Amino acid sequence: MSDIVTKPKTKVKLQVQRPRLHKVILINDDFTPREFVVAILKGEFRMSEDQAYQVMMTAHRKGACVVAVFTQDVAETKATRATEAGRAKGYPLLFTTEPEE
Ligand code: NFA
Repeated sequence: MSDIVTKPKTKVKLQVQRPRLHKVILINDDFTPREFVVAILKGEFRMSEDQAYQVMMTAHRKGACVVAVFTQDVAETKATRATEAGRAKGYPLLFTTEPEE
């Protein structure tokens, strides 16, 4: 009698999920000068003058505006750096992050 030995059939599911992206959000305040916000958006987020002005004005009018989306660590690093740049000048400028739906 020959015993047939079979290998267990294990199906390997390849995981190829993309990392969830996180939004960087600019929060309006009453004190940070408009030109300073525009300069930060251009410097930290590589925006053109026009893009930066539109994002700044949207936050100014609506209270907040999505600046861009990145992987979590890049979003958090940029939000922290941009917030720090305002703090260094004594401004309450705030950038936050949140996961994209
Ligand atoms: N509201 C600020 C002002 O009128 C400008 C501003 C816009 C600040 C967006 C922060 C974010 N000087």
